[in-house]
Amino acid sequence: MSNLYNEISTALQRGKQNDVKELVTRAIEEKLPVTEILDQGLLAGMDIISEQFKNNEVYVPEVLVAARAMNAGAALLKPLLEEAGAVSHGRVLIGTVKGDLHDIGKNLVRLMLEGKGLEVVDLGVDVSAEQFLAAHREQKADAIALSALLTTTMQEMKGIIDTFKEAGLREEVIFLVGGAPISESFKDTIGADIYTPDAASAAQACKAAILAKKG
Ligand code: B1M
Repeated sequence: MSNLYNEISTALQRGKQNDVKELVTRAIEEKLPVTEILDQGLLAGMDIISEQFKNNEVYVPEVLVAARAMNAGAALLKPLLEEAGAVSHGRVLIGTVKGDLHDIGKNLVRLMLEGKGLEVVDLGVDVSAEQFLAAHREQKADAIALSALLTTTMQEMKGIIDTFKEAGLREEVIFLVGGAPISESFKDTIGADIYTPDAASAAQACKAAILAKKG
């Protein structure tokens, strides 16, 4: 494994956003594989900080600066992931559900979807059912990707799907759900279409479902 990945991971854990950007830029210049920079550098660092947060070894401020460094590093990888698929195969609305401010996983899903040649409209975090519905009416999405990290906000996903049902628009879109507390059985309970545990498989499943639906 490249030493650079360790350096990226360490800088991310310390919340050193500028160092992360500099190291990721160097990794790109050295033509290291983009998925390795993401998995072995940025995500490896995020895994460590997540574990420390769970064990009360670090607190919200440390996690927040690490998260900002993660997002800054991932943004540099975006153009490289996009190069893989220049043609738009469909449009996806994405957002973290109402009451939930976690956006790292959602941003990764967005990057992967863009890497699969899908056009993504990112509604951000804390997005209500009404906002998803209004955005769909305006943008005519093929799929809607919902992320939730809290057990207290995951139920929002059902509310969003029900809002689309009430508007008579449920069948127009494919609903993808994911995030740490989400499971296959939860997906079935709320009537969503696709659950995947990670961003790469979400993008793969989303593209396949859109292409299948378009025939
Ligand atoms: Co929060 N937080 N947090 N937090 N935080 C968790 C989620 C928690 C599990 C930590 C813990 O161990 N106790 C816990 C939730 C407990 C629960 O609900 N059962 C928790 C809590 C309690 C809270 C607060 C309430 C803390 C407080 O204020 N006291 C608060 C809530 C704020 C709010 O949202 N209203 C809070 C705040 C924060 C920060 C702001 C400090 C920060 C978020 C910064 C940001 O996102 N910009 C933060 C973070 C970073 C975490 C942890 C440490 C890491 C989450 C993360 O980004 N992981 C997290 C602990 C953990 O998960 N182990 C924790 C890396 C990311 C790549 O993984 O998002 O899971 P993840 O995405 C994965 C998959 O889930 C999947 O793909 C990704 C991998 O490829 N995926 C999808 C995600 N979305 C998908 C969608 C898909 C498909 C796959 O299809 C559409």
